[in-house]
Amino acid sequence: MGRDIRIIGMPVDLGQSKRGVDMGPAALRYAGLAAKLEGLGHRVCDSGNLEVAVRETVAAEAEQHYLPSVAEACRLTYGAARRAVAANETPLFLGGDHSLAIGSIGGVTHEAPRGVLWIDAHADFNTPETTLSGNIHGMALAALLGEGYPELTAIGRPGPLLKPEDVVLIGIRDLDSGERERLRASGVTIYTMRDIDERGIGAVLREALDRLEHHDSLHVSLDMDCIDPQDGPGVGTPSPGGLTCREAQLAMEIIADCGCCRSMDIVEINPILDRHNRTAQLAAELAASLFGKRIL
Ligand code: EXY
Ligand code: MN
Ligand code: MN
Ligand code: MN
Repeated sequence: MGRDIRIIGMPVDLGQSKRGVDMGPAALRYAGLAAKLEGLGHRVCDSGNLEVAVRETVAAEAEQHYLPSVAEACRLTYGAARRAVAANETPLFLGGDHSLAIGSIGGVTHEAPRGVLWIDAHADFNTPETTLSGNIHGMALAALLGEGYPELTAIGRPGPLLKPEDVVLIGIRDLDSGERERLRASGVTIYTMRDIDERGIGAVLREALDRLEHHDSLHVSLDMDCIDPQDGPGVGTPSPGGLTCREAQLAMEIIADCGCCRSMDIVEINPILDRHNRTAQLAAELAASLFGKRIL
């Protein structure tokens, strides 16, 4: 039966350094995201885009890697997420870079915890001390777990916004040295591309859902660089050897079958680096699969 889906654009690009990801929400709209979801019987309301500073207007923040403006974007996103959940809607956040997840996941867990499936080539687990790039999108998960810039670890409410046992990473294949040891010790469940190669995406997803069965609500944070760059070239941090379209589709359908997904991010789509909007089109298809589309 249809649900009330709230589309919320958050075109933040300040968490990374390549231009274009701020056009991710438009690319997803051009890919017909809302129509695909309405075609499945859902009621879709598109709130447009939340405000975020344009890079040129905050040049003075560059040496801080735009921390003040990224924190403000996360605060706005947190509020929108919290309101959508309070209205019993399913918020669908369109990025923008992955730093928005600090706000989206923070807001959807304001009233009650959720399990998080973080599907990504990267762990986004750097801190200011371990980062090699300084880019805040590579620190988003660490911030949610209470590590990193104080401006980012207190968005919306005091204390860590997630517990490690509530997080499962899927598709990991590109880690910085400073992330590896901390990740192993963190308590977060991690399925690398090696696990997927050896066991298959189906077995990995089923086990991932088992790990999160103590939650009746899940959030899917889909970073489109989880996809192999041959199938999804339009991302700012591509990493070879990713998920095929079919593996990603199967992952979405298995999550949908559990009936617990209550919110989603789609992030890191960069139309300037894409080919004929194909990465956004794939992302829209994946969202449709997550919200009920089936082949037969
Ligand atoms: N680990 C690298 C960094 O911290 O800069 C790359 C991070 C990419 C982050 C994208 C959102 O997944
Ligand atoms: Mn990411
Ligand atoms: Mn990534
Ligand atoms: Mn720096």
